[in-house]
Amino acid sequence: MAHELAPLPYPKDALEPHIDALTMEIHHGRHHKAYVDNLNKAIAGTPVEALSIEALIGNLAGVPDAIRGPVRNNGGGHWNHTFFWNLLGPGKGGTPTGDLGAAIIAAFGSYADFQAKFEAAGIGRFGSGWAWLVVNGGKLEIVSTANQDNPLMGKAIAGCEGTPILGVDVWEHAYYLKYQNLRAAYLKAVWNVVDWGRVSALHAAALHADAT
Ligand code: MN3
Repeated sequence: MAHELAPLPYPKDALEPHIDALTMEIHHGRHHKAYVDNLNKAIAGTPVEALSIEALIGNLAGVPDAIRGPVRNNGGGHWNHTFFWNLLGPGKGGTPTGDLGAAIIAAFGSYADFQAKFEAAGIGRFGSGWAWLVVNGGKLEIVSTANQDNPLMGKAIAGCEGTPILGVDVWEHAYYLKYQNLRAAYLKAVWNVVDWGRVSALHAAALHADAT
């Protein structure tokens, strides 16, 4: 069963003016598609061909040596982008409330402090990568990864660990058409389209998983 590129969960112009339609079209239709196509090419005819994307990136040690690199990059790219699209939405943004809002204040002092720390993680990632909010051992942490690495790959590979509940792509392809070199401006704009309801649901599920 080959991995598939799901359609965007909203029209490509839905996140305007914060993320422009052309960026969304190219990012989803070309960049994400290439990760899916190259993942399928890498695993075709191998013992890991039938595994889910979660099983692949969550256990790269179990992937044959010859394709571990391509699965790390393209499998990570596929998982990360699917996650990212589904965390965003038109008319979202605002401030997280409920248990997640309280957990953010407990971990970072305030929502503004959390935003500043998350933006710093994205800005501080040299080259390409991702900024993440994860649940690790029941606690919130902000981390970043290089390239298409993901905290689910584990500390030895990704340099961090935990269950992602928010992830923001800081590759230039995510923002260059509208923001050029201004990654910081892009990161500030993304807050306007984060679906905190979805992040809250992921937070609750991750806490439940860490407790069992
Ligand atoms: Mn990307």
